Amino acid sequence: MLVAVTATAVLPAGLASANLITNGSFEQDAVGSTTITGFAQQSNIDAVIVTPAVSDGSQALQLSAATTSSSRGRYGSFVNDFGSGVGVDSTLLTIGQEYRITGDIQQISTEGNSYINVNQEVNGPGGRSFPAIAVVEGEAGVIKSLDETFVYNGGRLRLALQLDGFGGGTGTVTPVARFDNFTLTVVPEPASLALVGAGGLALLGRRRSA
Ligand SMILES: [Ca+2]
Repeated sequence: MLVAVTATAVLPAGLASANLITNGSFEQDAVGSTTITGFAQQSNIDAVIVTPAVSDGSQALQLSAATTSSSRGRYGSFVNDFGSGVGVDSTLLTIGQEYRITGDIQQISTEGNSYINVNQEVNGPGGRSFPAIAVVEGEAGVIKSLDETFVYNGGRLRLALQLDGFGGGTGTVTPVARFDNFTLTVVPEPASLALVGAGGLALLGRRRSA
């Protein structure tokens, strides 16, 4: 027990892999809720908290966008825009710090297209732009994962969960996709990482021998 306590005590503050994304696993709102804590709706796609989870906990976010031929092309996203007061407070982010962002997408339907998009604002000579840090495209029936590291540059950071019903042709299209387990964590410095590894091994050893 003494080993475990000591290992925990020497961990640098803030290095406990705190998730900076509010409600990233979609467990904070009741099943059936259409108001999603920490995320803002950007257009008229339908969002609801469903069970079971895709990859973490017991719930996931489901986006759907049923359309008919007359209105085909419905498109939208749920955005965790860290610079706009939704989701993570950008003052929690440190310029020049490396972060890791993860999350999962499971497209349910064979119709439509779904994406996880992560963008970071850049203010360059040509003006403001939002180049992609990472894009993960959904694939019917498969759980695909986002796992990307980047250095925060001080600009707006945007996590967008997107779904569209574009597909050409006529008739009804009913794209559905689910999202789960989004995390944004500080990437430890190499020296600290070794420390965490040693501490973690010590903890693991104690648990196994207990
Ligand atoms: Ca979840």
